[in-house]
Amino acid sequence: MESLGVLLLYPVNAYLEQELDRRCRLYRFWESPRDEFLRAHAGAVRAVVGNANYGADAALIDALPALEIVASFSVGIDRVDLAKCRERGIRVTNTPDVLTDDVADLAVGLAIAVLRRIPQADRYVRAGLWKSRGDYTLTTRFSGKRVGIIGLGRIGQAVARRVEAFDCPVNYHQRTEQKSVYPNYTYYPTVVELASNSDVLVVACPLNASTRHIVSREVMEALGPKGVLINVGRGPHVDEPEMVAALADGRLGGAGLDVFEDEPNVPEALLGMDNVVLVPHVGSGTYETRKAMADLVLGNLEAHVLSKPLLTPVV
Ligand code: A2R
Repeated sequence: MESLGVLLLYPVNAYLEQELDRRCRLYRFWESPRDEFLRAHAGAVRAVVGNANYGADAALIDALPALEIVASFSVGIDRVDLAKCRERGIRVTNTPDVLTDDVADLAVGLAIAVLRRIPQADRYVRAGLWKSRGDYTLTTRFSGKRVGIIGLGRIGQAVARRVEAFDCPVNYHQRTEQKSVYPNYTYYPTVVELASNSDVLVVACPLNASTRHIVSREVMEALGPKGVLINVGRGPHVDEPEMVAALADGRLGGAGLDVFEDEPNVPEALLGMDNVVLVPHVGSGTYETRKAMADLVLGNLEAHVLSKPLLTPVV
């Protein structure tokens, strides 16, 4: 791979960067002004590596005449202009499967954290309030709650398997009902119906034009004042201003959020709310998974260079 010019868009992972540097001709996009870089090196870039937040948009793809492959360090490829890649014959890969367990673990962790108020209880102890004020307030049980999943794919199924162990009935919505595969899960043809029949709503579908703001005001109101929204998909799946208003008014009970519409900017109002648990897009953020994701990116680039079948092709 020594001759492969790879443009890394963002320092996504130290091990990946080190291996790209060792095995390829690596360009770090953040090290020089964009125009200056493109003037000097655009023709040498054959591969782009980005992640969930830094992808190859139409402008970047147009600026790279020798681009052959975009290898994303993420399962979601909503930041990659897939139509443009298809048009130019540019291959696209992602990192599915290897992050499924971690993202599902986090979804369940967030649901429990919101209902049992784990971060708030932790702050209570740290602030010395246990001693001065006495026992902490009662919280709400997670076991047995009806869990609705938007997108029963790899991550959605992993969430379902986990919550089954908590005796939670599983509901789901996606474009296709899978009655024969999941006879014990209840399908709802609309997200509003799913939310009306769930206590916890988990977003686990890809982001595209049809899923942007799939969690609308109407959906949040259907979930209701005791309902909890868990987003481990993408920020724009949820109408964020509507969510903030619904949480503030008590029309939505709580939220556990790993993703936001304009990362790393989080709506100021959420920071003061006691019914939300906020984490900084860390769904796949374990040593184990990030290493596996990096190896998958490297494996895809290597397969491409050797003209072998790509390991996880999207385009
Ligand atoms: O709709 P279907 O039957 O193709 O099911 C897929 C579902 N899905 C949708 N659900 C509701 N409305 C839609 N317009 C829609 N489009 C797709 O999402 C499928 O069950 C699920 C996606 O599953 P996988 O492709 O296996 O993706 P994975 O690995 O679970 O990751 C899901 C997303 C990523 O794209 C990232 O944005 C995020 O989770 O981390």
